[in-house]
Formats: sequence, structure tokens, C-alpha cells
Amino acid sequence: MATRRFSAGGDPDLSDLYKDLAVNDLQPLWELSGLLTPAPRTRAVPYRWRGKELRELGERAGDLVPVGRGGDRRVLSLSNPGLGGTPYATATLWGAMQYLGPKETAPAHRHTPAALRFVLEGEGVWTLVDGDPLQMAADDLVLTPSWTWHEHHIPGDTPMTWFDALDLPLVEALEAVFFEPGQEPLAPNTTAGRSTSERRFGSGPGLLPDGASSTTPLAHSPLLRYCWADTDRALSAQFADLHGEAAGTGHAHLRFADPRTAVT
Ligand code: GTQ
Ligand code: FE2
Repeated sequence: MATRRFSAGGDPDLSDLYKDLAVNDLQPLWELSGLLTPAPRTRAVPYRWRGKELRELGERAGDLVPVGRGGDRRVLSLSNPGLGGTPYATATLWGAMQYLGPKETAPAHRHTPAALRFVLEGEGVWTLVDGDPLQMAADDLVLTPSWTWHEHHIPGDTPMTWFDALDLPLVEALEAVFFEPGQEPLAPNTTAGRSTSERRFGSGPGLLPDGASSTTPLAHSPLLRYCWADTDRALSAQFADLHGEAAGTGHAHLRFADPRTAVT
């Protein structure tokens, strides 16, 4: 039974109606306010989490909290102070810093929320997406689309921290969250060279494997790593083009897009 009470303003008949509505799990729209707002209400507030603290606290978690089954990921979520204690950065986005130590593995799993990762500094992490080994180095963007298997490895001796963004709160609101743990981690010796995804779809502007759009009916970009060297080159080229679209703006601006369709 609904527990919300509505004021009948002293009218006994109305009061009876409201009681009976409640007993029948009904609510009178005319007593409800704030549902159809003229414009969206934004509860999340502008906020800054300082990189220095994130790094230090990640390292401390690294010393104290093992990663593995049961713990799966060593992640500090950004909890927006406007969102009443939820572990979410905004109403629709999860944002977090993930810390992985030397020789550690964050085991395979998959979930319906999609993830993207921005590497802020360092290198040495390999993220396997559906078994394809993607290198993660400073300023790279790495995609883990919805329901793809993923696991993170550091075969070497240097720990690393990176930023995760997931559409978890959005998918949760749609009641569409599914999660599945995977098999034991693959050996990190599968991590050499460029990923299959990059070799096929990261060749350069306008260059796609023949038949790509029909043979890869993916709901997400087949390019899973946007490496900084490519992004930097493209930004520099755009910036240097003083007569082009960037003219007068003083800055170059790029969009990460699905190379098959050039749609985000
Ligand atoms: O790296 O797989 O920040 O599953 C939150 C959930 C990272 C991940 C997060 C995750 C991951
Ligand atoms: Fe994940």
C-alpha cells in the first residue's frame, strides 16, 4: 500500500477518498507537484575531485584491498554531493578512478552498462575486450561497449590509475542492468602488438576493411582504442588549418566517432 499522505484540507469526504485511494495504491495527480517540470531539474552539482587526492587514495586502496574474485575492480567512484549519497558522478553517469598494481589482474566480466576509459598518465595496462588486447597509455581513449567481456592486466612492475565512465545510472534507471562473471583470466602474454580492432579499423581516415559495414553489424564502434598519437596528430592538423572550420575559434575540436559511420 502506498504510504504517502495527501492533505484533504479538512474536507471529510475528500479525506475518505484519499484514504481509499491509498488503500488501492492510487495517487491523485492534482496533489502531485514537481513531476512535469517546465525544464529538467538537475540535482548533480558542479564539483571537482582533485587528481592528487584520487591518486593517493587509489594507492592506499592498492595497499589494503586486494583485487580479484569478490572484489573484481579496485575502483573509487566519484559521488556527486548533490545526489544524496549515491555513488554517481551525475544522474546518468558513473565516473571513477581505477587503480591496478604491478602484476595484478582485474578478472573478466561483462555487463550491460557500457564503459569508456581515459588514461590520464602512465602505461602498462592491457585491457582485453572480447579477448582483443588493447594497450592503455597516457591520453588514450579505450571503449568497453555494452556486454563485451573485459579484463585488465598489468604484466609489468608499474602501477597505473585511469578514469572510468559508465552509463550505469542510466541503465539502472531503465532496469536493464545485467552482469556476468567470466572465466579465469587469460594469460597476459596475449598482449603484444596492436589489437585486432586497431589493425582493422584504426588504419586512418577513410580506410576501412572492404565490406566492413555489412560484415560487422555491431551496435558500437569496432574501433576500441583511440590512441593519443592519432588524436594528437588530428588535433594538430585541424589547428594548423587556419582557413578551415577551426578558424577564429582559437582551438581545435574533435569528436570520437565510429569509423564506419562517423557517427558518435
Ligand atoms: O573496469 O570493468 O569503474 O566493471 C566500474 C565497473 C570499472 C571495469 C568501473 C566496472 C569497471
Ligand atoms: Fe566492468
